[in-house]
Amino acid sequence: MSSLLPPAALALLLSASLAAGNLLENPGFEQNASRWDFFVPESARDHGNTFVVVPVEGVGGGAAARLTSTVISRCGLAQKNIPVAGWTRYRVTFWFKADKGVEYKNGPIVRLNFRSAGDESDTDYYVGLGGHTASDYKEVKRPNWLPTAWEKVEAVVESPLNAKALSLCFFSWGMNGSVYFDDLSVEAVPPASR
Ligand SMILES: [Ca+2]
Repeated sequence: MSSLLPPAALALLLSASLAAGNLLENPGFEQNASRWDFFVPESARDHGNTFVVVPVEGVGGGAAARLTSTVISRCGLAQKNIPVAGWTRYRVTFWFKADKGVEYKNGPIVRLNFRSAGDESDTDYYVGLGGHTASDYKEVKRPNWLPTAWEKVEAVVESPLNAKALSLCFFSWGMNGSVYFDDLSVEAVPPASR
C-alpha cells in the first residue's frame, strides 16, 4: 500500500510551500517547544527567566508560549538563519497577551535581523505593540498598557538589497511577570500587493 506522491508532485508541493506562507516552523507551539531557541542575554542570566508551552491558553484554545521573569528583564524566542530574498517585503505577525499587573519598561518586541551577503553589515528592525517599527529598540513606542486578552500585532519590513538570511527573536523586553505569545509568522508579501 502506498499513498506517497510521485517525486515530481512532491517537489511541486515543497516549492509551493517554500514560496508562500509562513517561514517559521512550529509557529503556534502545537509541537511544544520544537524549533524554538530560548534566548536569555548574558545580563539577564540570574533573573529567573523561564519559557514553557502552556497547552490551553493559546489563540483559539491551543498551545501558547509563556515567558516569565521575576524582575524587569529581557528574554525571547528565536528562530535563526531563515533563507530570505533581498529587497523584498516581509510581514511579521504575532499574538500577545500579558497577565494582569505585569510591570514593564518596554513591552513585547520582535527583533528581525537580516544578514547580507558579502561585506554588508546586518540590518535590524524592532516591532512592538501596535506594529510600531524602529531601527533601535529604544525608539519603539512604549505601550500605554499591556493587553490581557490576545492582541494581534503585525508590521511589514523590507529586506536589504543583499539580504540572504533572517533571524527573529520574539522578546519579552523589559518586563516582570508572565506574558504569552502565539501564532507567530513571517511571510513574504507578494509583489502584486505592493
Ligand atoms: Ca497555538
